[in-house]
Amino acid sequence: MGMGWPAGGIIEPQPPAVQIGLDSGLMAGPPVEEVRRTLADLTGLFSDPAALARLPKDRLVYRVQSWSPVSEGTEGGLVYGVTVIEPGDVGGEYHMTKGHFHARREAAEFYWCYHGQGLLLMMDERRRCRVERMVPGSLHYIPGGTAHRTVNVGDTPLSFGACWPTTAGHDYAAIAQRGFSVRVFRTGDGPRVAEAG
Ligand code: PAN
Ligand code: ZN
Repeated sequence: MGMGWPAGGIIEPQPPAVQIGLDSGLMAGPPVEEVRRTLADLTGLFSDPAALARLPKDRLVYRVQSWSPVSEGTEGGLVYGVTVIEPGDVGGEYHMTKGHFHARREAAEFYWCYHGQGLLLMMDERRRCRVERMVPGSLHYIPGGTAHRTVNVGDTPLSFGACWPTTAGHDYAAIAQRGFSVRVFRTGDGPRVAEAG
């Protein structure tokens, strides 16, 4: 036995710090933090400002629950989070996340879908985009150097888990300035992914 471990006897198993609802993906437990993004927080995200102006600013678009077991920047650590994007659109453009590169460009991330129907947009620094379908049980690897945004293209909440390095950091500036090179719109035939330039 190493230092700090009992030399013998009975070890009492401890309850986990966090529980995940396997259908909703929602987390419960003392270390869980939550951030909410309403339309008021997402100015400039959607392509139709007039449509945005007609909608209530307090409309919830998505929330992110997370657990950071070690403080941000700790080498070797991991963060776990779940994002829930409400169904809906702004002028026909589906609800989506802001999207970001990791500040440390080499930091990769896993996403996996618990519930709903989504699209994962992945864009490299040359603005080349790939798009993967998200369905319950789908697993997605986002390589380093790749901006990522998720879009809820269904009529129920889209919920997905994510795991990323504690040292990754979030760089929103490049996306806030130029957006992604594709946008996703609702049509009678389902979602259409259109080049945005
Ligand atoms: C996710 C995202 C989450 C919300 O946890 O942060 O889906 O998207 P934005 O951060 O772009 O608003 C993740 O990719 N973490 O690294
Ligand atoms: Zn990320």
